[in-house]
Amino acid sequence: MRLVHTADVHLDACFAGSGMPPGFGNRRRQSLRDVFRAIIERAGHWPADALLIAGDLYEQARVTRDTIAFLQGEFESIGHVPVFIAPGNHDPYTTDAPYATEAWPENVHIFREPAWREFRMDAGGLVVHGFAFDGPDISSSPFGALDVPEDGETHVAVGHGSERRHLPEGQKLYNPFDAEDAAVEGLAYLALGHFHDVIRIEGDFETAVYYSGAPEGHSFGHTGMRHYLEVEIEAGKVSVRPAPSSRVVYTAHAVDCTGFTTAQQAVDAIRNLPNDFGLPQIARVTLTGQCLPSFRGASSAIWDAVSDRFTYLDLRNETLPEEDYDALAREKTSLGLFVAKLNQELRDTTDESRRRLLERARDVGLAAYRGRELDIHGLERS
Ligand SMILES: [Mn+2]
Repeated sequence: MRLVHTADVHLDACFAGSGMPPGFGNRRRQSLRDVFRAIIERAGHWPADALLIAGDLYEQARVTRDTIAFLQGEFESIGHVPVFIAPGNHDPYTTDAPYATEAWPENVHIFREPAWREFRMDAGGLVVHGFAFDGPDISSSPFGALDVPEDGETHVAVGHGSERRHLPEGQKLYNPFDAEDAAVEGLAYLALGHFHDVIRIEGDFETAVYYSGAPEGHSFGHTGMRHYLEVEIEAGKVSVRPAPSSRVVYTAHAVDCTGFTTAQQAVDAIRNLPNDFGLPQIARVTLTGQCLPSFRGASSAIWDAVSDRFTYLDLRNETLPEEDYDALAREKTSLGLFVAKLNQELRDTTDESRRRLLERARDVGLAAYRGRELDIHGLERS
């Protein structure tokens, strides 16, 4: 018995964020479709006996008619593979949801209620149990209430929710449950959705319990390769293989610029960053360390020099000045007064662009006091 398990594709997700270039969101949304299509093709060719989608396939608040037509076509292209969808908090089964109002190909089985229902496949002895979110939050949790009969069939289940012990930091608790209650006797495999990493949940039970994670990254919260799962069940033995699926990877890097005397060294360091996945990267590069003011002002020039190597580059300059500004502020000189005033304004501001402007003003003013030349590279956008 072969299963493909995915979840949390979040088709039509919003990728708006400060500094994102025009077209970024459209390219990311296309990437989600491309990844989903590759999963469909794998399920069709392998072939899988069933494709399990454990919720958040699309985002109902934003899903377009075009995306629904795309999904209908993709499912139709694998008419020989039964598809089981357990709607989640972003794609709940409501009366006005596309799941309810649209015509879906015959091989697509969508769970409709917040209670366990089962589909028995005529051939192959597979029984798929599932449930649906009936709103952005589920009205009642069916976890713990699944009854698996001893009928010699292979029983698997699919659903969306938060396993309490594995809740990632900062993630909202939707439909919380404990794996011990969900992994009932006789259930071979439990396909979960909601958490965006591949997670195997172990405990005092026989069921193989897995989150497939999202098959494509959505943010810097999920760096590195993403996956879907290929599951094989043979004589009660379950083996699970995470299949790499990302088209574009989010990556995060830190470059320590301490001792750099020129921005060229930062450019070289960024050019030499490893590309562990051999894929286009949406990279966050954070410059750290203590640096000269001339270097610290060069971040937009650095961005311009290297950004074409990335699908998108989020360059963060967190370098600290080599000067000791607190000591300077204590000097009883006009320079001391100047630095003290800017230090105070920096402490008072919460606005990031104003903070950069004030830091730059402090660097420029200090250079002027010292008769030191200051390169104006990058000033135009600081
Ligand atoms: Mn979710």
